[in-house]
Amino acid sequence: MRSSARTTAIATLAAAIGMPSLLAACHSGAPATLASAATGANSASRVYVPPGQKDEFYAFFSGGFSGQVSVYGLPSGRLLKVIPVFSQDPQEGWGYDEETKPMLQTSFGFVPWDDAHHPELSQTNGVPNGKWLFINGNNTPRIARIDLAQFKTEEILQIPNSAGNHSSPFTTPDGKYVVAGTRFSVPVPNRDTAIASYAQAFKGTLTFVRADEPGKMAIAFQILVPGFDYDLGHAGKGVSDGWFFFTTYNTEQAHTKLEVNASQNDKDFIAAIDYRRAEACVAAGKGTTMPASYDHNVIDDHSNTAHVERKTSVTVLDPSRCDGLMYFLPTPKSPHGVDVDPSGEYIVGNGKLSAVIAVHSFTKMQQAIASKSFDKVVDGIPVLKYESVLAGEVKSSGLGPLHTEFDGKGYAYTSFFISSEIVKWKLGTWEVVDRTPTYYAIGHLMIPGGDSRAPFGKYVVALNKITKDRYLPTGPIMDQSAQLYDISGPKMQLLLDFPTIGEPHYAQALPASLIHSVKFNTLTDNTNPWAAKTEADGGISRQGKVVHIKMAAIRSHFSPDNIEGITVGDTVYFHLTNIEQDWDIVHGFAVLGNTDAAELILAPGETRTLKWVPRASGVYPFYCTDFCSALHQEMQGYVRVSPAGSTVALSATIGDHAVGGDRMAGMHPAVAAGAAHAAGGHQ
Ligand code: K7E
Ligand code: CUA
Repeated sequence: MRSSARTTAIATLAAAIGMPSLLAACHSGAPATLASAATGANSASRVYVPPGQKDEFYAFFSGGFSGQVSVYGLPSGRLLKVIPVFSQDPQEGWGYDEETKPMLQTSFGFVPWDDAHHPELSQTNGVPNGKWLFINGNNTPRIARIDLAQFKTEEILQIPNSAGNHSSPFTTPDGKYVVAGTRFSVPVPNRDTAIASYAQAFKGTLTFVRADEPGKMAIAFQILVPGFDYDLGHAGKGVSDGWFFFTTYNTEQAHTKLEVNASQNDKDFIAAIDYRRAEACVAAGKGTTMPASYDHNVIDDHSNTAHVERKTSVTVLDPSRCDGLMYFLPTPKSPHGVDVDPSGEYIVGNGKLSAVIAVHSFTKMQQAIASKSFDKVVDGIPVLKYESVLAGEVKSSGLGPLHTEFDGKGYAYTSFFISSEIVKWKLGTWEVVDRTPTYYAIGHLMIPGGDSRAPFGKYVVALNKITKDRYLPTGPIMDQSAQLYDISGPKMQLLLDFPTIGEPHYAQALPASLIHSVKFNTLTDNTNPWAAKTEADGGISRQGKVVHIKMAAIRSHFSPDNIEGITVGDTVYFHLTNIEQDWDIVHGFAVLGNTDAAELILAPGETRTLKWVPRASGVYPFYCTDFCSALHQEMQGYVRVSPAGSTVALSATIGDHAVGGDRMAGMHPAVAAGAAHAAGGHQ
């Protein structure tokens, strides 16, 4: 193919299925009017959640290049919360305060950002259980676990020998593993290598991560696979339980101009992995231990402090040493999503340059393996014959299929990026029964529980790349958006548009009733060594050029509230504890001119630490950033900073009482010795 091969191919496909000017049409404003006419008062009442009432579903949207997760109510489309995950977040101080900074540590150093694509709810027996949400970091390969009792990121595991953690973190139905397949193949282990030696020297890895115990995510094994791009994955379920499926593209093994050079093959592959076989081979000692360097970061619930554990090795399994581990299913054409229907029988390949959706049969796959119905063998991995695994093709169904979800009633819904639509089709007969436009350029779509064994159904959400013409223009960057469709009847019906934060690659949703408790930590549970559990617990201590200030926050003051004796050249740590025990009282903390962190925001009972390096002498106010009470504006204090070498004594004012130096015994043991402290009345 020539340089414009893909565009030409798309145009040819468009003509073939009677959709002229598709590329233009999907971004034009014309259909919007039609859509407006199709919705109306009836739709409004179906998304209306009266004030004081709650949404039926919680939906978790990936933030794409925002690196975070946002939580929306459905059907209202109301944004409830942004959960910081991979990116520093000033609103919560995430990745800025001393307690959470370690969460963003990697073997590359501190990485304050990522590109998050796939939220994945934890499952029991193939159904979301409301415990945790996993999400991938695509750019610096990582998987995060968010605790849904607190809507808080508690654990991040880095993935070594990976370079673009895109096919991740899809779960097995029993919740034992989440996976991480590398989008970009690289030398394994990564080392100085000529890029032109790609086909010989570059490898992919498919990583299985134990994920069934909080705080203990760990790589069970990595399967070393040919140097393709591993795009997406899904576990088998029901009849196909124990298998995992990954899409590949660039089976051409091109390393330049992939747009053309990786679009040559008529079919790429879905890789089918028998992961119980992998477990058996590893147990039989067929894996090898490879040196690797990657971080496992966990927040301790009681001290609210993250710790980094550097890991140094990983178990790698070569398929050539493990018969029956892996097969390739030919699939047209640069497939993107691979989706398994609720029964587990059908494996849907969404060939993004294809006009048909190829659906494979797990039963036929088993038969083809048994009868050795192989086309060829690639790098020792049998390629099954397309015809012998194919269940059916969904034809004339649109252009650019990306992702498919299921309603649990025998229907599948596929997103088509190029023709910008959702197509509903019937499992088994492969007939298209409905189609509806999206505005515009849909990526993933999402049905609550739509990739599980028992979809909750009711709605499908389109996650769109462009919002042109749907909102007031906000500048040259066209933001992304979501659209909600009712799927309870035979025809999809557009109910609602709502904007999203970042590119909402994918989302998952579950009934609100499955989110059980909202946890908060009591002060007695707080094991942070810097916690000030009472106002009188506050204090100040110096260790050379480092000054620690232990401070309690309570309506509506800090204790201590005036600090003197800091000098230019000092590094100051403010350790703040919110000693409130009413679950909804939050305090914040910020200090003038701080170049080292954002604010702190403190849940009741919680301790957080802000680093501050004053650069010039003067008096610096600090204040509470959260409007916590009628006297919130009075919740303030001062730090006096003197020139280097000043003899101003270190002092802090604590409440109404003068307190002596012995109170420093309450300080962290590491700094108690030699600490100076003075106090006087205030208020
Ligand atoms: Cu299709 Cu990263 Cu899942 Cu976006 S990916 S669309
Ligand atoms: Cu505490 Cu405002």
